[in-house]
Amino acid sequence: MISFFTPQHEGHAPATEFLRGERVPCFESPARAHVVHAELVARGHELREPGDDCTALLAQVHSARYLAFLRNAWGDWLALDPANADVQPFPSIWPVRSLRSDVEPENFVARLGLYSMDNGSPLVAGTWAAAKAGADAAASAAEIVGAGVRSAFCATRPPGHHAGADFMGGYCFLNNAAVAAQAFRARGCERVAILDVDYHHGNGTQSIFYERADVLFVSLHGDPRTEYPFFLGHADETGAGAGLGFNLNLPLPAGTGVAAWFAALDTACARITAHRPDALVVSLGLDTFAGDPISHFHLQTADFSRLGVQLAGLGLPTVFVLEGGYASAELGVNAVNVLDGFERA
Ligand code: Q9C
Ligand code: ZN
Repeated sequence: MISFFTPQHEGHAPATEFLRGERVPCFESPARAHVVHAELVARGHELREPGDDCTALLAQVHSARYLAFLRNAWGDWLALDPANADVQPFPSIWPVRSLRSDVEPENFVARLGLYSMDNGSPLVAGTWAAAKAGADAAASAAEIVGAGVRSAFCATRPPGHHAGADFMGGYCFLNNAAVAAQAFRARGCERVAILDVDYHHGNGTQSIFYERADVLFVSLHGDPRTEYPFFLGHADETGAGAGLGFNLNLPLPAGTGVAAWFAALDTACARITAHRPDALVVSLGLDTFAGDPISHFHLQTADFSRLGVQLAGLGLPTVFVLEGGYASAELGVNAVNVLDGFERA
């Protein structure tokens, strides 16, 4: 499968994140892209650098003020103190209910909170360039698939599905799946479906398309009653306004086994088929793997081939974008199993 890859991801390599109040090494690391890249090469997939610029699409997916903040964030942080070059900024205050989010503060950490859903998305010097290159890959993948190539994969990081129109979160900064969907719309696809199979609910993608009927969002994920992102992803979220009926959440309890997961995938695929989309975007998180260090489903390596086969059965032009998956040793094999299953089906 033609796979888009960019070395820019190397620049997004934060040292630590917070886990239960303590600093721990980041789960979302450059090693993830290295193992996926190596497995793609080993199994004969064609690698390309993105050729399209996603700037116009980004403006349709994210707010202008969030994009301006993210693009300038590292420079603003350094302007406060050159010694900040070696310091990772984290938000510590958020405009929750009753606080105002319409007035942008001047204080950098306050602005970081305004544009973040959590303290779990560490920002470094190369974050903007890495995220932008990943979104360029999503635009490029949709471009070639829209032009007639059956499928393409974005082997990029950081991931994107937790990033909303005006916030980062969950290791995500720019919503690559939303960029791909918007790219399909821009080049004439009337209806698009996004299937999110990451362990965590794709709250950012859902919220971006929640009031739209043209882009169906379907997600299988750990029940937010107990699993991140906690505050979105429930079954009663079905869309709003023109988008009512075009959002399907299939939350599954932590610990759900393989048979129940694939049964939910059947439900997801039936809804996608009923939408009669012109193209499909798959938010391909591999953190459903049994060995994932931060997730609680039980898929085995061979199950990812089965996932690819089942997705091929939809018969749709398909763009895969890499989301989560933190068992680095197996991430490459699991990801490429999906692609090979899809291509062999
Ligand atoms: N740092 C994706 O899989 N982890 N994101 C909470 C606090 C949040 C996962 C621990 C997990 C986000 C794309
Ligand atoms: Zn995830």
